[in-house]
Parts: sequence; C-alpha cells; structure tokens
Amino acid sequence: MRKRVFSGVQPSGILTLGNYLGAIKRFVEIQNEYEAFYCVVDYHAITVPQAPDSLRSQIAHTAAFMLGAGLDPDKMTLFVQSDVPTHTQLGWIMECTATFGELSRMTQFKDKSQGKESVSGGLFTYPALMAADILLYDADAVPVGEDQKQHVELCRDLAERFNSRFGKVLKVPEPLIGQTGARIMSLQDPHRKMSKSDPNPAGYISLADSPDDIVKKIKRAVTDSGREVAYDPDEKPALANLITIFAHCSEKSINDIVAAYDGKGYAEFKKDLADVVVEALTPIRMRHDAILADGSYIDVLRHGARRAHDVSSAVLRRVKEAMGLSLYIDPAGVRI
Ligand code: AQP
Repeated sequence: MRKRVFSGVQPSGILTLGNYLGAIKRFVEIQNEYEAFYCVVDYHAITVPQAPDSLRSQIAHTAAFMLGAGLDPDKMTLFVQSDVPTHTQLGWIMECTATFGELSRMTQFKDKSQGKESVSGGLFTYPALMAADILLYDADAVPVGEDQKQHVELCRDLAERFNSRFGKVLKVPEPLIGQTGARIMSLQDPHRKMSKSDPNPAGYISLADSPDDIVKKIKRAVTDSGREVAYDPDEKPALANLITIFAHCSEKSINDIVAAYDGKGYAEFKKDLADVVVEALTPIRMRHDAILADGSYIDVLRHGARRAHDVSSAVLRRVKEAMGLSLYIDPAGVRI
C-alpha cells in the first residue's frame, strides 16, 4: 500500500514563488509515489482578517494555481478545509491536547503577532488545527517548506501525547522537507521569508505576476555589497537567496551557477535569473488562467471534499470512541 501524505496551503493571498518552490513543486513530484491529500486551508487564512470577496477569490486562485502547477485530480485529492467539518471537530480536540506553553513557543505566532495591536485567538491556536488537519488522514509524512517544520513537530508531540493517554489511535507523521534552500526569502529583506501577505509586493514574486513584473522585481531585489556572484548565506544572504531561486527554477546546482557567473557582475546574473523564473512560472500561470476560466477546479474540489470527508470521519470516529465522547451520530453519518 502506498504511504499517505497530507499538506495544506493558506488562501491568504496569491501564491508566491516561495510557496511554489518550498511546497507545491514537491507536492507535484510526489503525487505518483504517495497517496496524497492536499487542502486549501481557508480556516487558517481567517486567523487574520480577510474580506469575504477576496477570500472567495483567493480560494479559487489557490486551487487553480495548484492544479496549474501540475497536481492531477486522477492522482491526488484536493479540497477546501471548510467544506469538511471533521477538521474543526478534531481541531478542538487538539487544542485541548496542546498546552499554552507549547503554543506560545511557535515562532510563526511570534513573527505574525509582532507589533500588532490586536491578534486573534485563532492565530495562537492554529498549529493545533494544523495538527488535526494532518492527523485526520493517518498521514505518514507532511511535505512542507522548512518554515513549517516546527508545526509538524508539534503535531507529532500532540499525536504521541494523545496516544499515550488513550491508546494507539493516531498515526505519528514525519516532516518531508526538500534538500537545500527549501526556505525562500523576501527579495527586499533576506532575513524574512517570502510571504504572500507581505504588504510590500516588491518582496515577493507572485505566481500571477506577468513576465514584466518578474523582471522588474528581480532587478529591484536587494543584493549585498561587492560584485562577485558567490554563495555565502552568512555574509551575502540576499545573493544566496537569489542563487537558491536560480537553482530551484533551473534544476542546476548552486556550484554550477556560481561557476557560470565567475567574473560576471550582478546585472548579468539578475537578467538570466529573471529569464529562468519567467520560464518556470509562465506555463503555470497560463494553465491557472484556463482552469479558472472553464471552472473545472469546482468539480475537483467537490469530489475531493467528499473523499476527504469519508477518510477523515473514520479517524474522527476512532478518536471520539477512544476519548469517551458521544457517538450517538456517527461522524460519517453526516454525509456532505
Ligand atoms: N518563503 C517560503 N519558502 C519556502 N516555502 C514556503 N512556504 C511558504 N512560504 C515559503 C511553504 O508553502 C506552503 C504553504 O504555506 P501556507 O500558505 O500554508 O503558509 P505560510 O507558510 O504562512 O505561507 P505564506 O506565503 O508566508 O503565507 P502568509 O503570508 O499568509 O503567512 C507551506 O508548506 C510552507 O512551508
């Protein structure tokens, strides 16, 4: 039997090159090897305020970009989180399993809440919901960017804690992180990760950006002092990030790229980098446009939600039974 993977993507904006290189490219690569469940996690997106029209459109764009990147509905299951009620049900149970101390240690919460006057309770507890998302599918592994590793580790701790209290009910998953450079950084600040909700669009390349936008953003990307194209993440973090992007988009090694630009300046490197990024993203954008226009993603999401509901309600049933929660109505009985 094939091993199972689960992973989610927040529709909190339009997907970026970071989301693609850190996660979605990998989702596509592994869909043949694993039985894959991929989820547009809209409940995670509302941990920060979202305007209803933007959220609705971002959900559609996220699904269309994931399909446009090469996810195949005949090979994997793609669905939207809020269409499958088991997620919030197990989410609450995981909130009651997690401790305040461990949720307080999540670095993403610290980053996202920093400097904000008011922060939702959901932003604090969302790693517990993420744990539920994963555990509902008995996932063996979770393909994520390096930035999400801490949340997958929390998920493992919660599953182990639950199992030690109630018996071996939950499968403990492993993170599945790509090799080097799975974390893509902002084009304007190499110490912050590239994020789709960055208020400064110059910091990220969106999958919807036109070739012209991409060229402009790469031209404006910050570089470090000096002229030499050298890979040194400590001394030249901005350049190291650009070289990493080049390597992931072109399938060339970092050493080969550095050797190819020996004696050449940043301008030539950036021009070629823009070309490889445009070449990697244009087919995805064009397929996304076609999928959005013909509405084919809607059936994919409906079918995906039914399958996700069937699989996840069996796990929720096991959990409720082990804990002594009510089962007067079977979770699978509520057919969507
Ligand atoms: N910069 C990144 N480099 C590598 N991987 C990344 N991922 C996100 N940013 C980078 C990976 O993309 C997947 C989906 O992420 P998400 O949308 O669920 O949440 P996120 O990590 O919070 O992504 P963003 O773009 O930074 O969203 P906002 O701005 O809303 O917070 C994950 O596997 C993640 O690791």
